Formats: sequence, structure tokens, C-alpha cells
Amino acid sequence: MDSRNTGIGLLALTACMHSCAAPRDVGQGDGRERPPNIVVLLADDAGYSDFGFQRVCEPDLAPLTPQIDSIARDGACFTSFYMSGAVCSPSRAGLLTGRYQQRFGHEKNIAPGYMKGGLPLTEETVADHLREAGYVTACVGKWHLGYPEDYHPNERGFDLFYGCLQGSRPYFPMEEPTPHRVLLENREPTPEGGYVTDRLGQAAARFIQEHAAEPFFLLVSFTAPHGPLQAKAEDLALPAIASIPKARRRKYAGLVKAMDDSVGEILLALERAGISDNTLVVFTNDNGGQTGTGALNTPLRGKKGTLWEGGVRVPAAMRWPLVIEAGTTIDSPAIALDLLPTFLAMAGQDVPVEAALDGRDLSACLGGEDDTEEVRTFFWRTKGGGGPIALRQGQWKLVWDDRESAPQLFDLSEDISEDVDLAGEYPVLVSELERELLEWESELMEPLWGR
Ligand SMILES: [Ca+2]
Repeated sequence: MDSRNTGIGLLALTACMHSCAAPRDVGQGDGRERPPNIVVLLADDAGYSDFGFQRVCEPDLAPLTPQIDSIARDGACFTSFYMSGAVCSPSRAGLLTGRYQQRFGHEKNIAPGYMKGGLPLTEETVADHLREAGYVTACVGKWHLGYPEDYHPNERGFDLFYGCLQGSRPYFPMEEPTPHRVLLENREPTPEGGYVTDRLGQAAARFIQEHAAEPFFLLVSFTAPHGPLQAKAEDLALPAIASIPKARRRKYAGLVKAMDDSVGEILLALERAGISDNTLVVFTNDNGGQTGTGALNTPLRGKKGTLWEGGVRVPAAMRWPLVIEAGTTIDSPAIALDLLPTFLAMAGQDVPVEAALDGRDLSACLGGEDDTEEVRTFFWRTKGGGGPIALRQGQWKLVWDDRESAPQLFDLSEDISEDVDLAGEYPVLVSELERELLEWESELMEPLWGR
């Protein structure tokens, strides 16, 4: 433990929490004497309104996510949480580095079999940082951040990798698994068998059991409910799913149900290990819902791949019983780039200035401190220079979807669906936001791959 910085940051954080929200009784001997374990549960392409804990939830999916909902119920629900990307790989690059991925050319998805790169080696991941802080680190699930050996999760800060390198794969066993779709344990292919979402939940639970005695960071990167739409027969037979009229939506619901079951298995593993109270569990989703596979983003406009709210605004909940008061709602906008600095603060690890992070530590707001008065600005761009670009600043969202046309302005406090373009009413505001957006864009590089 000599190289580990295990206490100072947590003590500082806990001190802050005392003034903001009374910490709970730990209920276990050493809970406050070591930094929390961190578990990130990341869904893939799920709909904004497809979870019971969302304010606007589709009634057909509401009964299918009790385990995921429990994270919000027992902790905090974010109502304005964003990803920095609108598709899988760039979004993960932002989340893992805490930096706008367009700064380092990771702006487009990595195509299957692309062998010329991946998450640029200039970048450090949250796993790199947490390992330096003494954490054991694991990535369970899909990687989608590069196929060449130098880009393998084991080279990017993760002690354990259990999952596939590609962005998706069949849920049922493949007769002839390909090297990028087979589930690897580190670099070794594992035998095909079982349902992938179940296997990921089981692998995550095993990791928790094996590492309960030391601080750990566990990223569970589900392939669900990304296509293919292969649900288990037993889930499709459940009355709550069998009664959904549309076949595509039914299958999608089956994928979500299986993911919720795996989340339940992971939460149970934390309970059984006696470390639930001092574990931060984050649930979120990597990009807006893919309506093509049956996801619904009501009431948001757009879907995966777009910079409308439906492409980048995602469900998010965090539970840490020791610090976060149950039933907390956080309306302050936050972005996945905030996770890295938040985790490092919890781990008592200083963030090096040269890391040039774009996010910020959310500890105070998780502890109940109201920071809704602060105006934050988030930026998005997809498809490189000349491609769609957008900004949110406080209540305002500027969307420049087509650079040949004028940007559009929306007041999200009144119009979360981005229905009414107010650009004509606020020309001065539009030109100020446009200036900020272009200034941000001037700091970016062109995408390293993709069309
Ligand atoms: Ca995705």
C-alpha cells in the first residue's frame, strides 16, 4: 500500500460532505478509511425514456428496470447529463479521458477491423490514473477503442479485460467467433457459450468478489441494448414483454431486461462483499437512443448520431450511500467528461495540470451542494470541420446542424424538445454563442479516421 494515496482526498471530500449532507452510518468497520470503489455501468444505445427512473418514462419499459432504477432511488438522478459524443467510440474516448475527444482526433466511430489506430496513445485513461492511485482496474464488456495490440485495454490502464474488442457482437454463441468479437479474458479467447449480457454480469460479479478487499475501478461496458436484437426466449415470454405490440420494441425490451438482471447481479455482489456503502455506482448510457432498434427518446428530438438532445443527452444515476443522500435530484447540467476528475478526487489523486481536462469534479454537487447558479458550457462536434456542431450554455442550446444554413437557438428550460427556433429573436446571443463555438472548434484537430 506504500505507493497508494488512500486517505487524504476522501477525508477532504467527506469533510465537505459534512457541511452539505450528513454522511450515513457506514455500517462496516473501515468504510471511511479508504477511498471508495467505483463501478461504472454503461449501457449502449439505450433510449432516453426507457428506464423507470426517468421523469418521462415509457410505460412499457418502466417495469423492466427495477435494478437500474434502484441506483437512482438510493442515490442521485441527473436530469441534464450529457455524453461528449453521439456515437459509441468517440463517446467512450471522452468518458475515459475526461477530454473532448475531438481535441485528439477521436471524432468518428472506429469501423470493424480498422487496424491503423485507436484511442490515441498520447491520452491517459481514467484507469491509468486510478491505477496510479492504487486501484485495481477492470473493463468488462465492449472496448471499441482500437484493435491493434498497443490499444488493447490491458495497455490502457486496465488490469483485467473481459469482453470483446468490437463495438457489438451476437448475444448468443457464435459458431465461428472472430478475433474481435469473441469474448477475451485479457488476450485469451474464451469458449463461446451462454448469453453475452449474462456473461458480462457474471464476470463483473466475479471481479468484485475477488477484489473486495482493495479499492477497485470496474467499468462494465454492456453491449446491450445495441443491436443485434437477440433477446432470450425466457425474457420475451414474460407477460410485460410479450404484451408489447411491436416486435422490434419487444426484442429491444428483452435486451434491456437482461441488462437490468445483470446490473442486479452486480449490485448483489457488492452487497454480499459488504462494500456497497463505500462503492460509487454510476449508471449511464454511451449515446442517444438508437430509434432504429426500438429505443425511444421521448421527449427529446433526434437520436444516436445527431447533436440534438436525443443524440447526446442520456439517463444518469449515481449511488454512494456513504455520501449521496437517497432520492437526490441533480438538475445542474453535467457531462461524462466530469467523471474522470470526480473519480480522481474521490481517490485522493491530484489531477495533473498537463492532463488539460475538460470536465470538473462533481463531488460537491453529489454531496448536496446546490450549484445550479453556475453557468457551464458544453460543446459537441461530429464529422469534423464543417460537420454538425452544437453548444449548450445554461438554458440555451445552439445547434448548427447544417453549416450551409444558419444556426438554430433553443431555450431548453422551456423547450427540451428543441421545437421552437428562437435564433431570430436573439441575434446578439446567437452571434456570441456562435463565436464561443467557433473558438472551441479552433482548438480541435480533424478526425484521424472515418468518412
Ligand atoms: Ca452506442
